[in-house]
Amino acid sequence: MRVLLVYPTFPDTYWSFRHALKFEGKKSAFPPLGLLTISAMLPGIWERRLVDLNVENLRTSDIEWADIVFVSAMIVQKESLKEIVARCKKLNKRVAVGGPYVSTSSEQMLEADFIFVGEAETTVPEFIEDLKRGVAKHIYKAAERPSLSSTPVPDFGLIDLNRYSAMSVQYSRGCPFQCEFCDIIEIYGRVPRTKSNEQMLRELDALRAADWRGLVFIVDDNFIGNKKNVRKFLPELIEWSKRNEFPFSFITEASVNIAEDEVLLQMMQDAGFRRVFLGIETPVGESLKEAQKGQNTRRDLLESVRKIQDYGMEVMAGFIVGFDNDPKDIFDRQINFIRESAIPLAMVGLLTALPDTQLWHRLEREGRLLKESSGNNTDCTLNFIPKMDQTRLIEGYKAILNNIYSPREYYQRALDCLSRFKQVQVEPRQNGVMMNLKTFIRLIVMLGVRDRERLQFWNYFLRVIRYYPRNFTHSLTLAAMGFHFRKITASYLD
Ligand code: B12
Ligand code: SF4
Repeated sequence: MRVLLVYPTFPDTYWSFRHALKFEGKKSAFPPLGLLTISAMLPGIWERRLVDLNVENLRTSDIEWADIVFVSAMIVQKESLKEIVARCKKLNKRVAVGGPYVSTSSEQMLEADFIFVGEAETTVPEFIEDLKRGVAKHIYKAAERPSLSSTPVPDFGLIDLNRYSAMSVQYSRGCPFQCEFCDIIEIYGRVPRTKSNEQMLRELDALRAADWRGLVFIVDDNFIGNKKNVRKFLPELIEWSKRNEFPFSFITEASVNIAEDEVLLQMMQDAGFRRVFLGIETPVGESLKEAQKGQNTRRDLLESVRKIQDYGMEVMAGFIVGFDNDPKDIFDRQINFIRESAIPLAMVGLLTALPDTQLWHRLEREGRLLKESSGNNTDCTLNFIPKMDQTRLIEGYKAILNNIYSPREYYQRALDCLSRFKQVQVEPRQNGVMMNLKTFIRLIVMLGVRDRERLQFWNYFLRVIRYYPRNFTHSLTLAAMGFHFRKITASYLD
């Protein structure tokens, strides 16, 4: 059996990081972990190839080579997914589809031969047996959310690691909270399930053996969703990192209540965590209540961000405008909060109703749902009728983007962020500037010579050298990211 695994293209958004990746000479930020995991579930004698359209083209000969094609996608990839399925069907190939988009919108993908709804740890083995017996079904839906104990080490050997800026591993799935707009809890559930410590360390060993050095994204919905297990995992991760001379630094996503657990923060710092993504959403208490985000109303959000930064971890965060309870001055309040929190990578989006979420069902009941979302909550479109005047909301949203990613605001936030790190961690070797001389030169040429905003860059650069020399590498990463945000903002505001 020859299996072709295909990952559709992402649109160019804040999350593509494309303009920042160019400095590093990378094609994509992260590999398609879902497909790498699925591949590892297939019988060892099956041949496999993977084509990630974000790093290479899909050739007709690739499809012709295969007996079956596996495709995975998020909503933002749906157009590309549909094109891939159509190309494969035209060549008479059988196609299996799965992943978050298919899990929430399976009725949109009926042209595929095999549809996988939800996680695949139990359904893929069942499918393989059915296929062998010639009785494979059209739709596979797991009866319950699987334990992660059977999740194999992803097939990292299928990709060229050098094309990616970071590698991904997953420790847990699911989140105990119940935010109204969130589809994580619909897809992966509210009981966070984790892998065992041994499983995780095996995955890290595999990355190390594949010669990966540098950033690893622990792609959990909420890394501290199961705090009890994470407290047992971190000491082993620290030991592993020490034993292996800190080959990786980590980034992850977590809920804001992480800030109240200093023991955990200390362990994360010791293990080499560099950045934590938080869902802050809004500084407005009424809107947080509407979003059922009680975990954010129970604490001072600015204090929480500062606490995490105290432990040398950069905070990156998601913000949303468009809640029913957003006051008229929401746009200024978001801008002020982002400035005061010193969060350089502030991902501000418009509220979006994703399929099958609580928000989706409420808006449907209220007759306010307009269409399926594009999945990209930064494209200045709405898929529901907001309470605030629509034009005002979109104009206000654009005003936020225009402000927070302007060079002056952005570089200042980056400096404020660096000023809050009390300690600096050891850089993994691949991230060292000398090792990445080419990246450094490209950055200086682009931001310090060619860019219209070069004076702002040099001002930033000199202040970093003077006040935060130990955070030099981190400061350059932030400068590259700022450039990306600025470019994307310009394309939205055109
Ligand atoms: C890492 C990540 C990213 C990375 C991209 C990584 C990459 N290259 O794939 C980054 C940070 C860039 C990213 C960006 C975005 N992301 Co994202 N991301 C994730 C995250 C946290 C982990 C993905 C992952 O690796 N999972 C681990 C694998 C093992 O899980 P899995 O993919 O679900 O695979 C399992 C099953 O689904 C199934 N399966 C998957 N594919 C297939 C295929 C077949 C054939 C079969 C049989 C089975 C199968 O088998 C696997 C094992 O059970 C998920 C959340 C999550 N828990 O998955 C969100 C998530 C996928 N992202 C999401 C979103 C919305 C986005 C953005 C649009 C954000 C935004 N608001 O703009 C952007 C889009 C990018 C862009 N340029 O526009 C949503 C998708 C919602 C949806 N219904 O489609 C998710 C679910 C999170 C959320 N609710 O917010 N993301
Ligand atoms: S904390 Fe994050 S992952 Fe958890 S329910 Fe809320 S939005 Fe979803």
